[in-house]
Amino acid sequence: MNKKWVMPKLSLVTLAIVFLWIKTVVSYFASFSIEAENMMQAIILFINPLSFLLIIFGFAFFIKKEKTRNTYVILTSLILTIILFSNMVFYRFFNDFITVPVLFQTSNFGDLGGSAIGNINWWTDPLYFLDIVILIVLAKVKPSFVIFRETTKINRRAYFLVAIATFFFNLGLAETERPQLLTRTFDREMLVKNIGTYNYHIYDIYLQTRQSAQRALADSNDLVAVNNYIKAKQTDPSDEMHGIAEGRNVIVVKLESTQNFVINNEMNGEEITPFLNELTKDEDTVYMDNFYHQTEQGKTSDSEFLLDNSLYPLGRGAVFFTHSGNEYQTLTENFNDNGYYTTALHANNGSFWNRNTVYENFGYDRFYSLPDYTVGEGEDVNWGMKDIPFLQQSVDHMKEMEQPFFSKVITLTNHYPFTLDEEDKFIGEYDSNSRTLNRYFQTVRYQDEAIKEFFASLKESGLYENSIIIMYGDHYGISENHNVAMSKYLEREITPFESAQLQRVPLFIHIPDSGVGEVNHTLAGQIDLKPTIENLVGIETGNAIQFGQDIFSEDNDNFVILRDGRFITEDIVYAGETCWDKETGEAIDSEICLPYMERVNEELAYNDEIIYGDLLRFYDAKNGRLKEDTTEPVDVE
Ligand code: GP9
Ligand code: MN
Repeated sequence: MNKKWVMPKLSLVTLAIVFLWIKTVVSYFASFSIEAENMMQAIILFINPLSFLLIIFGFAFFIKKEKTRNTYVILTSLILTIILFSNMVFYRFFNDFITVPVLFQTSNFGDLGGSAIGNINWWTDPLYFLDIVILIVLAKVKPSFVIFRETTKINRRAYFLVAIATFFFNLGLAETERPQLLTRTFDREMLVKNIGTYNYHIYDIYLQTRQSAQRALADSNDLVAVNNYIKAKQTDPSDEMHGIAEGRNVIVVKLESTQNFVINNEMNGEEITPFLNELTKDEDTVYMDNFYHQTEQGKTSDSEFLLDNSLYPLGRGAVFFTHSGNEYQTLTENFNDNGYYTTALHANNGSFWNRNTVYENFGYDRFYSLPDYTVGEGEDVNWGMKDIPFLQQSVDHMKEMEQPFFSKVITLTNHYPFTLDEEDKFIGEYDSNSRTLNRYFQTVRYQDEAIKEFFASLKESGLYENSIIIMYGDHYGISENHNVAMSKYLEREITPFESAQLQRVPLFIHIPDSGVGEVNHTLAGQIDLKPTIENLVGIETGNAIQFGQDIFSEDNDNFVILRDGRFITEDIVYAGETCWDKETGEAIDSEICLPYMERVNEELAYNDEIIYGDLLRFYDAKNGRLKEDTTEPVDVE
């Protein structure tokens, strides 16, 4: 056989591919907590980086000059390693993969950068770059076992045929393993698991392009199906709770990174949230213990988006950045229309999460941001102003506001990396392999103290009696990267079922002198905040296009969809691509989850259509009709 017909086994290209292939597969297990549940998944995981690597490195075969070819191989290796490495660091912090829109959230980079660098392991991480050094040395030294010569046309063809076949083989296996792979694009873990991290990025770029075009192509007809769906699931709000806080100031406190598992719980025999625990027994407080966050990559800003719009945030990127200029029908605007003075208070730069722009669009009369606060000596920790002085000064601002007002107050101290000054540590650290979890209890405890003082200041200011205070956790503080420590603390294994249950965040609705206090187990999510608040203060939701329901409604459908496609009903939980029995926590036949999955896909798809198409610009929520055509109600098919 002519030697030229044989693929060179040890060309620099082959070596680069093998190195990156091994490295990527190792990273799946070592850095991303991607696991194979069966043999098929293990095979898919093993082969999924290959097709992309074969193709991208294959271009080297078209380069005639040896030096340029080597440079191409080394540079490609370097760039791919940087992409892989960035994803690893991002994953350690967010338990998620990078998407294109995340790269454009530049005004957040200052604060996030610090958190990201904290996630680099300076001892072992440089090993990920070792192969690049080896490739450079080989290209320089040119040892005899490495082949540097050019490839023939026929070899190139054979090579690309193999590469493309590998790609389709991978896709075929993935589609069999995960039938809805390319429709459930919001489940990034599943995408990466099946098509590999590099193909995932290509697919993400494709999604980005497609979604950018969606606004231009949208028209008012797109609203018909969306609105029909929404009308069909609409429920009547509760009569009993209607207008119970009418005319009062509405104070919504967004509790940073606060998960529900800390409530009525102890750490080393000490209460973590003594004040909030008291509230769970208070006669004027409704405490919801089955309330889920529904945020994704936009974290805090997603929770704010949910509050104001009763729409889901996006599966990719932060809607505060990607669709800040859309037409929305917000809770804030509804308050404005009903004579409230509307404000947001948060002691951080106004540009973080693009809040300046978004708040203006959402209709807030005033945003009190960092320049509106005096951060005294020792009042600064971690990401910014400490919650205690922040909340105190926020009450001072409220005293000056026209009443009734609607104020959204955003705390910050209980934020990763959960650091505190010594004098603010009211309890000790936990003892586990996660320093993050160990410290978390302390910052939650500090936040609890801040809330206690906030209530006291409100009482002192005279605002308390005529206000309603709603407090909710924005998203998880402890990601799945800390499962070992969490399982030590909770004394049970953290299965995907448990992880889903850990997405519960506390919701407190405190209405002074109302006597409506109870622990309420209704299944609900942040998407339900808007209609619930509107009903409590007795303002009309009208014909708003929204997915939430009043939590207290008798017809509540008790169904919660998380933004990554997990869902919770009264009996089952769908998580980790498995159906779980809620009572036993055991995996059950996945057939049981199937019909719900369809509803989840449908609801999230309608939601995304609204946002990507900017559909609300065609709709008049006041009369429920299309804007251009004032004669036809939108729900007429
Ligand atoms: C920043 C604060 C934290 O202003 O709201 O944002 P997060 O990182 O939690 O999304
Ligand atoms: Mn947050």
